[in-house]
Amino acid sequence: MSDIEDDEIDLRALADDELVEQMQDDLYDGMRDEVIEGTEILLERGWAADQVLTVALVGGMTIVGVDFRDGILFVPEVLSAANAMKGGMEVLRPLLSASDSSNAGKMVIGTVKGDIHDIGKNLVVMMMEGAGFEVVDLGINTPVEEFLEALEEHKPNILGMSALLTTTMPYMKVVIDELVERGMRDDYIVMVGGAPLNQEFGEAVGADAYCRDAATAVETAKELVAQSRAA
Ligand code: B1M
Repeated sequence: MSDIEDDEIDLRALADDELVEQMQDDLYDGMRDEVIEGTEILLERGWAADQVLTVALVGGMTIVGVDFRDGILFVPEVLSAANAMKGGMEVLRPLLSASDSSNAGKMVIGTVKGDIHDIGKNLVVMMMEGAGFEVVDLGINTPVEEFLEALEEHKPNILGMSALLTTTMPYMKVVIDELVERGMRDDYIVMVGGAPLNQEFGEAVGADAYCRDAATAVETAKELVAQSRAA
């Protein structure tokens, strides 16, 4: 047997906690195929999709984030980790998106101009679709004009914005101010999210809600759409 074969780990032979730890290592090392396999194994073992997502994938990406901050990892490594995480998310997507087909409402969402982080926003999209919302995803680096065009075209209940950088989060206010300027602000529920944001920031930019994670985004969206329909 070669050294490479000796080093290969049989993921199926690992207990759940060891497997999660191994998946987080694999995510850190950008090993997409292994992260996909680990995700499939946990699902086969009866884990819920959102549990796999939170514990194994988001948990792994949190470790990457700490080492990125501390200068231990650099952009290329973080990109490989992100790619591995997206592999796992693709396995989970149909499960997260299949739970409810009711017409809960419509959302236009994008990562704001200057910002190319999309993992968290993609999770929000998946979970919202899973809760029965129709979602128009504008992707990354979205300028105010594109948000406005999409609102005119799709007439959603909700405008969602994501930002992961302290330098790009103020752009949310640019978009909201433009809505006010055009007399369109009250036509939409505006929800914002992203790691550097908080409740206070959400209020300061004039959003209707700040959502700390994708699950909160779904709960908040349901609540606010119900309120606006009742009104
Ligand atoms: Co970037 N990056 N990055 N990065 N990156 C951070 C954000 C950073 C905190 C890392 C660090 O220093 N510790 C730091 C920002 C520091 C700051 O602003 N103060 C940083 C930096 C500095 C940068 C660059 C400037 C680095 C450089 O080039 N020197 C550069 C910027 C590029 C740009 O955008 N213009 C950059 C680049 C990158 C990569 C391209 C390498 C890659 C992105 C790949 C991709 O997204 N396709 C990347 C990554 C992966 C990260 C970290 C490691 C992970 C982000 C992530 O995906 N988290 C991140 C460190 C960290 O956050 N721990 C970091 C997992 C995700 C599930 O969580 O996105 O928070 P999150 O989403 C959550 C919630 O926030 C919420 O729900 C989600 C799910 O629960 N949520 C919403 C998010 N959006 C929402 C919208 C809603 C509702 C809820 O709307 C209604």
